[in-house]
Amino acid sequence: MTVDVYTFPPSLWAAVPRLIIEEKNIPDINYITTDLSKAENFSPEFLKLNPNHTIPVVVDEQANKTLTDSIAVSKYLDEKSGNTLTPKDKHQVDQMNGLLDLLHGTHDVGNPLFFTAASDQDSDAKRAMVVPFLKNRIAGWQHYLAATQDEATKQMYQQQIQATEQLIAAYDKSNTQQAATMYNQHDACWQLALDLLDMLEATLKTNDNGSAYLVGNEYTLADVHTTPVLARFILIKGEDAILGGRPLLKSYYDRVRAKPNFKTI
Ligand SMILES: N[C@@H](CCC(=O)N[C@@H](CS)C(=O)NCC(=O)O)C(=O)O
Repeated sequence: MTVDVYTFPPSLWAAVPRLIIEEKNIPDINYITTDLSKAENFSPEFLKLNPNHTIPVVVDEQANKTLTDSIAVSKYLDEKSGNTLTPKDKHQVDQMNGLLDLLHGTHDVGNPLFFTAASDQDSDAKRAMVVPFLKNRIAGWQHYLAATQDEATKQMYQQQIQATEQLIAAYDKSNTQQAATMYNQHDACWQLALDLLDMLEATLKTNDNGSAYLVGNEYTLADVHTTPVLARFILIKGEDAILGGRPLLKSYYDRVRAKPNFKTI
C-alpha cells in the first residue's frame, strides 16, 4: 500500500517530505502534484484533505492517517522508517523541536519574501515571473468560485482573489501607495529572515565543538526543515546576503547541499 505525498516542485515546505523520503529511501511513495500556480490546493477535493489549503499533505490510507503540516508530516515519515532523524537524547529532541518552532513561527517568511518586492528595481526584476503566477491563481479561484454553492467557500475564494489583486496592483509602480506598502512588508520579512539567520549561526556556534549539524553530529529533522529555508532565502537574496559573514552557516550549508537528498529541493 502506497503513501500519497501531495507536493509541488517549487514549494518550500513540500521539500520537507521529499528530503526525508530520499534520505531514508522510503519505498512505496506516490507523489501527487498539487499545482499552486493553478490554485489546485483550493480545489474542493484538496480542501477536504486540508481545509488550510497548504502542502505538504501526506495520506497513509492503510494507517488511516492524514497529516497536513510539514512538522507532523516529517515526524510521521521518520517514525514510520525507524526514527533515525530524531535524536535519542531528550535534551537534543527539545533543541530540535525548538528549532522547528522557530522555523515555522513568526520567522516563516520564505514565501512572503518570494512573492513581494523590496523596491522599484526589485519589482521590475520580479514582475514578469510573479504577476503571471498570481494571475493564474486568480483564474483557478474564479473557476472554483463559479462551481460552488457554499457561501463560506465563495467568500474564501473572493478574499483570496481580492488579496492577490492587491498584490498584483502593488507591482504597478504607478500605484505608489500600494507599492510602498509592499516594499515595507518585504522589508519586515527580510528583517525576520536576517534575525533567523543570525539565530542559526548562533546555534551552530553554541554547538561548535566540531558538530556537523544543528543538533549535534547527526542529521535530524531540524536540518531537514532548515535546508529548504536557506535554499529559498538564497534564491531570493543571493548567497552573499545569506551566508556572507556567517562562516558556520556557510560551512553547514555546504554540508547539507552536498548530501544526495538535496537534489529533491
Ligand atoms: N505550516 C505549514 C505551512 C505550509 C505552507 O505554507 N505551504 C505553502 C507552500 S510552501 C502552501 O501550500 N501555500 C498555499 C498557497 O500558496 O496557496 C507547514 O509547515 O506545512
